[in-house]
Amino acid sequence: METKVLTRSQELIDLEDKYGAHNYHPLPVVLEKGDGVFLWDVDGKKYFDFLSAYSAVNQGHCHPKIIGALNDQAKKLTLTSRAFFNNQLGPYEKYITDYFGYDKVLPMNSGAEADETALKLCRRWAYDKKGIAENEAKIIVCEGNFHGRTITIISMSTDPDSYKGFGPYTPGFIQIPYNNLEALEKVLEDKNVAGFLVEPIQGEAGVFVPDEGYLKKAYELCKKNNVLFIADEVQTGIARTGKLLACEHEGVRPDILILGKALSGGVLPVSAVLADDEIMLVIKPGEHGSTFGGNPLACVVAVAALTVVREENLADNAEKLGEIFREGLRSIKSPMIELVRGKGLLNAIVIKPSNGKEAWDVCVAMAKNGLLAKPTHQHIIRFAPPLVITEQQILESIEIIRKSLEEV
Ligand code: IF1
Repeated sequence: METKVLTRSQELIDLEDKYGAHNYHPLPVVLEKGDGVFLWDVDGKKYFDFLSAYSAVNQGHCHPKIIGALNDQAKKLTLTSRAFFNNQLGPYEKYITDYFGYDKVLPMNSGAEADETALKLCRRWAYDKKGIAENEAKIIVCEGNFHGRTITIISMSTDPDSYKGFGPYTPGFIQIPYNNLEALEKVLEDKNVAGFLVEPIQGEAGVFVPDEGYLKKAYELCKKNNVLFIADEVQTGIARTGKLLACEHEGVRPDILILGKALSGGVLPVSAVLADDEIMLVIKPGEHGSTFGGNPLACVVAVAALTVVREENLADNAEKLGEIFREGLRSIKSPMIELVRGKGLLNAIVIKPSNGKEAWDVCVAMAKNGLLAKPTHQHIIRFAPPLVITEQQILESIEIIRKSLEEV
């Protein structure tokens, strides 16, 4: 795709370049409309969306049920702050805690805020319940993690793009290799360890699926050492990997569960932290919160978004079509495909650069052929369509990917 061909697109790209911070490097596609699994650019060209806003749009773009709920509530009440009660928060809290099986929920907005909330909860639990000395609590994180962009979260990162040049960093974290139980067992010997924060599948790292049994054993090791198992399911949760939560694949119930993205179906920034009373009630009034967290508009949207996931059996669809999708990708004979991996509809191919062509070039070719996906780490392409996709559409998509790889 040539960058200068489409004038309207180019105008809009130039505006972003001139007036926006340069903290992104998007594909040269300017989108203006979405419906289900499809997106349209400003010239009316239609695409399969295989990013789903990084798994935020699991329910499909502009799902009528979610947008309907949004519209109805937007006319009545949008925000009161938590200085007062509102008539949507309680019902939402009941709904989501029943849905995921926890005593309590703490509503926030972005995924990063929910991760920060979980870290604060874990530290306070360490002091109030576990008896760790003030300011001594440590939290274990994994190499290659991605939990967001705040200073504390980048302090846990091992990716220089994320952390370099933004110090000084927040102390109190121990980094261990992902998918390595010996390393976990070793650091758990430290009595000041309060929690283990982990992505059930590492998204940004390139859809890195750990060995079977890793999460279950990691959970058991945490239990043995009275350490909280904290799952960041911001990207893997809400049916993406073929179960409601990726942890369910191994029968693990996290002590603290972090959700975001698809909790609103990609309509609003809605995130949440779930835990039982023993943990959640360590935070007292005035010690944590946000202006927008738990606002009635977000509550109504989240209930609708979670209802859609259940009514449309999106977890089962992701499980079934994920198998078909990976099988299809593996059937593509291309020297550029090194590996296909993933779970449910969170998948990736690892690209072997050939004739100077990389993952980026494959994504540009796919866009030209009507399918949007984004490279991560230069040599990996993530494929994560909305979970409302049909088998026929999956097969069409595989053909577009095959054709694009051939062209490149
Ligand atoms: C961007 C990546 C995906 C996340 C997990 C928390 C957050 C994220 C597991 C923070 C966010 C995003 C952020 C987005 C790109 C995207 C991403 F490539 F950067 F890593 F999805 F894979 N936990 N992931 O994946 O949530 O505060 O953004 O709501 O452009 O930074 P947030």
